[in-house]
Amino acid sequence: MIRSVSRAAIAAASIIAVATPALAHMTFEDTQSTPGASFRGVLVLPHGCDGAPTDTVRVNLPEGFGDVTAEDKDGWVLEMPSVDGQVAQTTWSGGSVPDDSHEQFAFTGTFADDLPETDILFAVEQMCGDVALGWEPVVSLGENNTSDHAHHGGEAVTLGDLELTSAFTRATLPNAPVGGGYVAITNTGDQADRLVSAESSFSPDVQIHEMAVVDDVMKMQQLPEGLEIPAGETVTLAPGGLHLMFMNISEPFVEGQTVPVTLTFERAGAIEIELAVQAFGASTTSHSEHEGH
Ligand SMILES: [Cu+2]
Repeated sequence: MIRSVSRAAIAAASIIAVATPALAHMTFEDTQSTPGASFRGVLVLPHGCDGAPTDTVRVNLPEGFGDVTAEDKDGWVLEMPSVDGQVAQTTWSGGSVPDDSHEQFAFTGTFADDLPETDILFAVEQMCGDVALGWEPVVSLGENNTSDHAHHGGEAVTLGDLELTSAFTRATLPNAPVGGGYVAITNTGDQADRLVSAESSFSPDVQIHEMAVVDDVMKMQQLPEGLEIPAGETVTLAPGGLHLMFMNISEPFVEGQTVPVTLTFERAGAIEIELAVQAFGASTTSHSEHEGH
């Protein structure tokens, strides 16, 4: 019942182009925690939906995040539906946040002891009337684990002077309108190259994003000029940092499958690679080695 409401909202979202030049993302104020620890998630709305005020904010809580309470807001109705005895979502609805205002929505819970020290992803839906935007703010349960393993695992693919390794993505929730894409790109040549665009059959619009602090809030934004790969260096796209963003995905990313993406570089040309779909919330490619469904 809960799911069908979400799907209807996302269906409406899929006909809206979300491609603004500086797309701010919704992220948590604090993005670090540990297994077994309590965590207060503070979401700051980056903006409304194309000028329309926000009237609903829904957080889909990941497995292993329990004892959830959410903070009431004046003028908003708070709902916390449970599935199998665990709060599955917190939804604030019925209020109105103008496009340019940075209102906060907060909840608290505890991460289970047995969660791996990886990034945990919360799928957030922001709705403005019949338009919905999807966000995937992440909490890291390990120390700097987003890049430690980025150079390990996965087969290397070579294109001219470029070597691509650790290409992966993560499973998406059935109602998530966006997916991420990650790969490490090493330039073994003596001239800089530039990732200028990405295309995939899974999305009408694959963007290149970076993380940046804007007005003291960590946000993601599109790099309209692409991403430079300096000579002799490795640029790593990884959760919590630089990434490809698949907007309005046509179908969910399913663990164990692959998502094709064609990367076009200014000098080296274009190449199609396969992103291995890792578990929901996975932070590296290394999980594939001991999982065989
Ligand atoms: Cu992004």
